[in-house]
Amino acid sequence: MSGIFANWAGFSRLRTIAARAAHFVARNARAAPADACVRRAATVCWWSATRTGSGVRDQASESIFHILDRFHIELPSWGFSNTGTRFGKFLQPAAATNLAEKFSDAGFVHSLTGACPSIALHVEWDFPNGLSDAPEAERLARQHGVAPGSINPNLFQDQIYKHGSFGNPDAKVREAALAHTIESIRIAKRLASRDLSLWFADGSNYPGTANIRHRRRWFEECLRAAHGELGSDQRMLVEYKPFEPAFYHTDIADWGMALLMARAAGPRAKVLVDTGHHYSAQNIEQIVAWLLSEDMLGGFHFNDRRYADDDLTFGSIDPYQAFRIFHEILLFEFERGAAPDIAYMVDQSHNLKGKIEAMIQTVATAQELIAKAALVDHTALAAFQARSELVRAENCLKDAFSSDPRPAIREWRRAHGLPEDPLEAFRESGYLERAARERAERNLAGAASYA
Ligand SMILES: [Mn+2]
Repeated sequence: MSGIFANWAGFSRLRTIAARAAHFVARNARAAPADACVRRAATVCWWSATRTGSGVRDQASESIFHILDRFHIELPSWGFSNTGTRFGKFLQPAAATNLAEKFSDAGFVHSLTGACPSIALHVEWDFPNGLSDAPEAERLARQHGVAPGSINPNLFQDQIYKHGSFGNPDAKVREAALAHTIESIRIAKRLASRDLSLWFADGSNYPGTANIRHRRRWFEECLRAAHGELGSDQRMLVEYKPFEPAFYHTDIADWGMALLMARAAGPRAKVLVDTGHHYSAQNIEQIVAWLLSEDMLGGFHFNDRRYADDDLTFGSIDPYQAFRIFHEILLFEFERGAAPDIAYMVDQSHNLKGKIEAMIQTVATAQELIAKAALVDHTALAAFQARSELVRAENCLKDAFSSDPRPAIREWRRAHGLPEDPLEAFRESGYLERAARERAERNLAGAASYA
């Protein structure tokens, strides 16, 4: 592992130089936009050039290098341990059994992908002793080359939260929830983590059992109080979800409610979009576009869904939707001339797929989809939209989505001293077998029936 890290560190300077060069090229391209046809022809030329191995890199490749250089995805600590469905767990012998192993797994994924420099931490599961566990997390971060990322309080597992946390009618429970949130903010400060990431299970199962407006007010009071504890460089991310575990009403059920809550909390509160937290057929990219235009999009939890909050691999069910989300972000960036400040995070717990393997697949998929989005010709698109040339406008997206960015992504990995195929490199590394040998006993000891 240390060898890979040394290699990675050695290429970081090269990466900076490449990023600056790419930025320069992109800026000039924006200053003097080429005719759409010329640019499309250039794209085709580049793919031919790559295939013939002439080493010529043109606009398409530069766009992909530019986006990959700055596209980082945070991995969730809980995605490496044995979690399950509500019906049970299928235990994996190599799953992480403690914080050190979670850091190790996340660090290994980062060493193979070069795209995951931080790990999201969950206070209840990763800091059982609260703030006093923070120095150990700091030490592990240094050891494994992956920084502590967003800090996630747990406001749903304790018995006191049976009827809610910030929305609980009992003021004592609301106080306890707020105290836990403030403790989480202290942990974040100690670890120099910027984002406090909040998801609430609060809601009710039956009509008439909860006062929806009172609960909203209690939520706002608690969020405002928590916001007051944030450091000047910290943010609060408010996540929404339409249903589950509550099946009649959820206190923060959609992006509009999350937006109002974030605004009520204070200026450093933003909305977090979990791609799995929407009703079927909801237009997520429109939500993204609206939040961008309000400067209220703080971050993402990536995963995919077919029915509900299925926690499937990002892009596995509907890659075009993920592409369209990235497109709205990059279009916004093109129009504004600066990238929005968005935390990209994975929120997936795999019960069947190998956990590390699934994370690497997720990261590679996200890179492919944002690379495709980076190939959309924004100048041409704007012209087609202005003239209502519908098919041409739509094809700007379809052409980019149909392109294959994988050769350029492999080239980007080579240029950064990373394995061209991180999944294959993982399988050949022996990491999984070693982890299984070391952890199997602890994993099996942790097996328990669901009921
Ligand atoms: Mn989430």
